[in-house]
Amino acid sequence: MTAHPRAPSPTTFRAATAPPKEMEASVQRVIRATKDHSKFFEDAIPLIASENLLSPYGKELLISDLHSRYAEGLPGERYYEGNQWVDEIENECLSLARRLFRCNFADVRPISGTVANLAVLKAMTEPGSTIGSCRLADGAHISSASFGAFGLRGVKPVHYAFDTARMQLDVDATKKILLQERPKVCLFGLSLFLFPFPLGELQETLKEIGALGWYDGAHVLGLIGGGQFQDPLHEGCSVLSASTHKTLPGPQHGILLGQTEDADLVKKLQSAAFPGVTSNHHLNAMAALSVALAEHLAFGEEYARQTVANARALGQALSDRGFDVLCSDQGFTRSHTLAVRVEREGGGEPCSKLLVEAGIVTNKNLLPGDKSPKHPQGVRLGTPEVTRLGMKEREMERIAELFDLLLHRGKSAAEVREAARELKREFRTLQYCFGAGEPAYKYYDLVSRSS
Ligand code: DSN
Repeated sequence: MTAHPRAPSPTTFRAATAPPKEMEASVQRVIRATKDHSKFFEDAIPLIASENLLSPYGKELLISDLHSRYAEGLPGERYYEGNQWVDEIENECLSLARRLFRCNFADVRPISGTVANLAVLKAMTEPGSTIGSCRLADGAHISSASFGAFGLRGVKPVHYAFDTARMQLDVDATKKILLQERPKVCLFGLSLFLFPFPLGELQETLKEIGALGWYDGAHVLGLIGGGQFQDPLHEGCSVLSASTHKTLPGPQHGILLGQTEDADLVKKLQSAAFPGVTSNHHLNAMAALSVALAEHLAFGEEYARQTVANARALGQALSDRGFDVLCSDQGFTRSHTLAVRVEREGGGEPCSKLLVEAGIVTNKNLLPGDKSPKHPQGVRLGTPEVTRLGMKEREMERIAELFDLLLHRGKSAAEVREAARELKREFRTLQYCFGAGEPAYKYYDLVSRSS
């Protein structure tokens, strides 16, 4: 038989067995990079709006034996043996989720926010359906792009009208679009999420066209749980999908929540979660999520309030120093996120690169009106992680001062990095959780040889 021209030769197979020493060196390189990464973040001012820190109990559960196990299906209806404690954990997680979000349906099997969105798309739409959503240029998540989850499901977006000056839907124009296009599902949610959606004002229109409301609350989940943002499941949305590691300081995972009496919709969502878009649902992450939900029930209100207060204070402090922070006439934000136009300072990419050199971690961000998606004129800032570390309004002033020194007053990245490190030295432990005061960036040396 002729070999396939691309089949690996026997020599390639032999070469795959590499000497243990060489491979151990490879492992050590990964460990070293992980430690360097942790050290960098320990010294840095972390301002990525979508990132947060897991609590000590959460971390411990992530590296537990749960990580090695499978459990498909729902509690009591598994496809594997040995799942009795997993069932207990999942039931606890579901009940905490329903309690925190004051709703009657939860599913904690999606393994990320995008996977949760795929589950909703599978449950609530058909290929070819039209679906109301925001444009990427207005701050929507890549799930709603044709090259993202929308494209995978083959749904066609009907874009809302967005008032870029207010970073908010234009309600009247959006109503007209909805009445004309009549999508059966309307998605609300953003990755540049500054203000609550006017869900109440759109309620009548959604009813009139028979559309289901779907809210992607990934960014604001912890603010919703902490009662500091709109409560979409009680403002007319049937389903909320989210990731669980942004303003909710949980593990990287996903969640579906609902307030609905529609048993058919619940069944569709559950079967979309499994077997639709997941097989195993990362049981270690689910256990860590239970901790995050319980901690949020205990500390979430205070944490969410401070997160928003910090974002507004940072917006004001930056604006006082001459930065063009969007929506100054509306107090900059009602969430954890700020959008800063840094055109005068050189643009989104040069600024975010200089900032990270100075130990301040942000991301470049497309802003409405940007001429080229390749050259965004904004940086997005977020306060979830600095708040988690115990920073308050006065530290937001200090952070704004670092921005000013670096981007307006010609201080070198090295000088600012030293000042950032000084500030961070005071804020390296976890707050708003059980076991508060534990080091936030600790690397666990489980194998003593790995140091
Ligand atoms: N990529 C995330 C963000 O930074 O907003 C959302 O998934």
